[in-house]
Amino acid sequence: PRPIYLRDYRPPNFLIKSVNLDFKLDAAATKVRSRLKVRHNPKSQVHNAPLILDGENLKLDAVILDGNTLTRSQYRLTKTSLTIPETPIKPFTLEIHTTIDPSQNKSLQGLYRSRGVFCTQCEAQGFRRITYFLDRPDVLSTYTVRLEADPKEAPVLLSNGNRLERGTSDRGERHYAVWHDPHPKPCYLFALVAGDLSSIAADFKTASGSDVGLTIYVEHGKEERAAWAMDSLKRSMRWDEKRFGREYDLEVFNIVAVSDFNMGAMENKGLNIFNDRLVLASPETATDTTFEAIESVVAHEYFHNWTGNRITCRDWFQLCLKEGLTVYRDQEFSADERSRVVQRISDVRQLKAHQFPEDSGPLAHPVRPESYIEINNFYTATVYEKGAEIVRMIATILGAEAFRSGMDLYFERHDGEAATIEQFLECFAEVSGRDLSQFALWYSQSGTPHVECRTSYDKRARTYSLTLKQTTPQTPGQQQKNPMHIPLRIGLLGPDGHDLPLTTDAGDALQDDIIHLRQPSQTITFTDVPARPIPSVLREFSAPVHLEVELSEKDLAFLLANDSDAFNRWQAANTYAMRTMVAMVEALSRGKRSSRGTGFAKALSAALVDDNLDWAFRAELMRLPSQSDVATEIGQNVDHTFIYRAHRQLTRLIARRLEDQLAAIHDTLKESGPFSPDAANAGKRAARNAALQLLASLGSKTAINRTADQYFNASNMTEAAHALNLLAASNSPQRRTALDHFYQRWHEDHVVIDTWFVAQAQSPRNNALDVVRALTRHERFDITAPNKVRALIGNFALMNPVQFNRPDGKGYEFLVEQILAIDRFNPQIAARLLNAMRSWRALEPKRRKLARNALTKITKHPDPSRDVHEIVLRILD
Ligand code: DPP
Ligand code: ZN
Repeated sequence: PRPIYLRDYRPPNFLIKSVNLDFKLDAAATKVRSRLKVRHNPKSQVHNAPLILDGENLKLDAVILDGNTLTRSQYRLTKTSLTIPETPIKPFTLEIHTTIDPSQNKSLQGLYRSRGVFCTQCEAQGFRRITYFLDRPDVLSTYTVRLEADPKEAPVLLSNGNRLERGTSDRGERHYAVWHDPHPKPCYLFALVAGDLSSIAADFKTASGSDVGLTIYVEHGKEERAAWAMDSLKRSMRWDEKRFGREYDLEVFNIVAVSDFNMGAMENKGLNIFNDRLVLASPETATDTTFEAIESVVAHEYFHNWTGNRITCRDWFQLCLKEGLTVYRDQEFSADERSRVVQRISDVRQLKAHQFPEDSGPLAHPVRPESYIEINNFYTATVYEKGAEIVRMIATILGAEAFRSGMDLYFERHDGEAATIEQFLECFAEVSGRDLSQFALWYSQSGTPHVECRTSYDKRARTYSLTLKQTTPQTPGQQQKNPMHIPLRIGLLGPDGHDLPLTTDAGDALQDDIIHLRQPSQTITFTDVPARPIPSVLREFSAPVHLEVELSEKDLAFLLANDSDAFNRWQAANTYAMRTMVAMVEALSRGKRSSRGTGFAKALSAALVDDNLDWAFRAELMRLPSQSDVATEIGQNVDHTFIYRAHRQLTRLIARRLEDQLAAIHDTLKESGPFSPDAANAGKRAARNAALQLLASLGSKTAINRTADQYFNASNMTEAAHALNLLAASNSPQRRTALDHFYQRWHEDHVVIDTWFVAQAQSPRNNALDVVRALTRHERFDITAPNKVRALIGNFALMNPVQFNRPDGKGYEFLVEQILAIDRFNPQIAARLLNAMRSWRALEPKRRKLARNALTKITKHPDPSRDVHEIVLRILD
């Protein structure tokens, strides 16, 4: 397969004004009739171009042009296209009849069935599996859709937009519904759902007074579990009106939960389709993490209505235009609904756990890539998370007001269009009068910039200087890097812990508390500095960079105790813990044992008694960097056995030193009263769980009993699942009892039972691989269900570093075996699992060799998918 290049973009030769779709739904043979109003694109650069429609896995029954059925010689058919060489000069009507087989579709792209429900997934290129079409985001059409099905099998019939009519046909044997979406949209936003579903409904009045009917469709019996999603939806709609002035624009908004789904959810116009694990939640069945995830994904998909749907992408290279921006919007929503700093910590943790390793490995790519082989491989942490960071930096550089004006201009100017990053940036340049040309490098230059900060204090002159150097490492395809425009929010702490005023003659390199780093190296000198300050750099994590500042452990403890920027208080704790663990790994690799750790434990202990800090924040302080974070930090010759041991060493040291304090936290925060998913209560549960996690590392009888007690007496899933994970990781007798108990209670619930698979997949016990392998044959496991694959195989490969990276390489072999099996029917999920191998070059030599051998096996496979093929090539390159 050949790569597709951004520079080759050309406007479409044809436009499709309207689409009429008629579906006769049938499990094995669904008939699709499509009637298109087509015309030549006046902006096309090609004359007399043939009409080339995309299509895959379709059975073509008829092609009718302006009422005349075309003969076999009047069109050309390949495995991926339908070409009509001769078309009228004037607008014409093209009718295409196809037959598809949803029941055999396990790729979960196009039209398929999930637990008996017909549903669709068209982003990025699934629509071409439904009918022949111009499957590209810059072809926008209005859709009218007629669905017809067996009323017993599919009483609910949904598509985009508003419903025009419904009725029965064939003397009640069939029924139908007609939907119309007045907003022109690209075909990736098309959706239909037909099935036997239950629902909950609510009303919403928009700011300007329009009524919207909100409905969430779920499996029968699960209605109560949809309440939180509905609540989240209403809050999202209100927030977008207030914060961005964006109102909803149809009579109804529907969400459908389905079980088998490649992604988290999909923003189809007026008909969002969700992975059911991101809709269903009740205190007994879902953790606070799930409640939070539901809130943010419901918001994310809803926010796409403006950033993605009303304004879509010109081509798939602009994916970050909708995704980065919409992630930024959902992060801001969660920050407003919950604790801003805790939200920021959690977003930065995510970024560092997923995007930083991606950006420093073989899969590094610009936020706006310049070429791809398979677009599905570019739904990445870089496009989403780093894309969101770029938007955040624009807001930081411009300030809230100008940022909002820029967004307003963007909505006004590009509504109804398929836009580009350049057009987006131009709006902010225009409203602010700023030159954003250097800033635009964030979209094109891959790799995480490294910022080094050196300080010097001149006591006599009372000046303090920061010298900042930036470098961006080489990444695949990019040897030369240019200096970026990096906004660094800073503060200087005086000896009393308060911020000093920032006075300098740096000109526009410092605006308020933001240093605009634009040169490879820049020195900022502050004047009137009475004593040597402690620098607090990159407050709020104002730019997605690696920062290196000279700070002693004493400085870190000081920042943790005093920084007025709460994010940097957490960052100080995190850096301190990371340094300690890295030192422990180094000692272990020399056959020694580091004696460090008490300093961190003390600093942590002091912070935990600070009642000005809310519990969610204190929970974040107790959560140490993960083993994978440590591996990323070390970056070369990684030995996961040492990392596992170092991690345990620090965890136990903290638990021993702070045992009483942690036990007190665990005791006093015990749930009282009814469950509430709000931030304050979730924060208490998080702190309680974090304390328990530290304690459980001791493995003592007391600690295990405490954990088992939490499991067996839990009044909610947040407590139960956490304790289950800890027990599953232990060698205690309660381990089996708890796992069996959980299984008995939940085995019939296909969503909740995933927690049971996860607990076993993540257990660092030595037999983890055997257990996981056996579970792939378990009756509740289903390799064609992405949630099951992610719960068991994904978690083993990504969240169990010590067992996945076994010294004998069996973990890699297992993963490759599973990937090849899955690739036969679902390439998207198979390619996604390969992410677990992307840092193989950073491994110590023995594991590196074994990992390479396993990967090479895929290259020897006769017929890998384009998805897997591309990732393996890039990983091994
Ligand atoms: N469903 C994915 C998302 O919302 C792709 N659009 O991010
Ligand atoms: Zn999205």
